[in-house]
Amino acid sequence: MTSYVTCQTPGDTSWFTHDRFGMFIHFGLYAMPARHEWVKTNEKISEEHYDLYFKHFNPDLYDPKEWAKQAKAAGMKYVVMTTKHHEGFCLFDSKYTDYKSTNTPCGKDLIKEYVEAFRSEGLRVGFYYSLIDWHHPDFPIDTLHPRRDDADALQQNEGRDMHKYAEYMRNQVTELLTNYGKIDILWFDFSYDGQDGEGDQSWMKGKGKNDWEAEKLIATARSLQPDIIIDNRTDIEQDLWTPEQYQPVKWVTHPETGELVTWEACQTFSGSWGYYRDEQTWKSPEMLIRMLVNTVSCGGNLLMNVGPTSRGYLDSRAEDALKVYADWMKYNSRSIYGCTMAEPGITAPADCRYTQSADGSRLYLHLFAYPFAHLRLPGMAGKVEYAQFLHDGSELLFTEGAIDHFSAKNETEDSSDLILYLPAVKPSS
Ligand code: JFZ
Repeated sequence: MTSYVTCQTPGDTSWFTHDRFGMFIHFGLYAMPARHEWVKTNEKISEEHYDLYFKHFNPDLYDPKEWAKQAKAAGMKYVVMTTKHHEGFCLFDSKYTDYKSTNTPCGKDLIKEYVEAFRSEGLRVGFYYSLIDWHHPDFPIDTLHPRRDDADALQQNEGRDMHKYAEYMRNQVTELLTNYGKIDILWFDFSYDGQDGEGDQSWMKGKGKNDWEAEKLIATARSLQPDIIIDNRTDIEQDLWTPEQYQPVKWVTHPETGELVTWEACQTFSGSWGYYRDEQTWKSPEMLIRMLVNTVSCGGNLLMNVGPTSRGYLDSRAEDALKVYADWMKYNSRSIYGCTMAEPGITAPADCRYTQSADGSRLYLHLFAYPFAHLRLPGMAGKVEYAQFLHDGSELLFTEGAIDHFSAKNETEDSSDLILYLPAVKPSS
């Protein structure tokens, strides 16, 4: 039995740990310069120049129905999209700002269309909401994020009122969780440096829960959508741990209690989150599949990102990457949905991963490198009734203890091994 118990959290994570695979979408003005969603800070772009993106924002080919179809085909069961990223630009029609998509040539509430499109394809819907805001007049600039020189930051911060900004966030979260029906995930991003600076020094430190007034913010969210899954990036622990562009090699545990936690790796196809035209670091198909398998083999979820172009479509590289998942999930999704880390005592051989159905009845062996014809599975003797390839359901013969092969008789045998007989040449699926 693999009924792992993760620590109790306020939201409902039962569907989440079953579904395992979601789509992340980073869309905003930064799709226009097309060189990283942090471009404003990275290149110290002036407000005046950045305003050109606002003035010309017009995703005429914005078609979240098409994205939803591709996400569904890829086997993704939920989606999280940026409603506002660090640049502060809102993709929804907020009462509390003019810096929103409805005031650009686009003229639309993009979040409304997004929610409707994904919901009608049967995916659960989540909102990413940036705590950091490089545009809001009350958001104090830190010297760390974005990196500005200290004198500038000090001067620009005069008169900025973090309480007002915290209230703005509560107001917007209220809009987001009131106007779009049931929302399943709220993905806040992010706290940094953890500590809260005191008095005159506050501008030097990063920002954390006290700055966001995170307790109130979370209470606001929960009062509107009690079951919603909230991540931990407000600097207050909620439902979800979110290792970023990092693949855990074992189940993520709570740093203090050691309990197993609900976790979700977020990953990119190419490196940046926003559309980056010239990026040359797109991951290979093998790596995409391995990231998903590895994640579930460690008891986690994978949130895989796409960054639509400024005209609002997914470019061919992103579509091809989604197709990799679609082709694989068509035959192999049974080893992902409802699966988790293999039960204690079952350890995969080299270059392999196990995933196991939550009821323990099925164990899936994933081969990252195709082995020679005999594959030893340590400790598995006596535990397997029947073996088959997953892709075509064809039977795989096996033996226990000793290989039934005359050349192998001098090998050291371990009676607890199960030995699978694989075809010498990897079958194509
Ligand atoms: C943040 C954003 O800055 C980024 O643009 C993207 O939206 C991503 C999903 O989240 O990036 C982070 C946040 C936290 C860490 C690193 C990058 N971290 O804790 O190491």
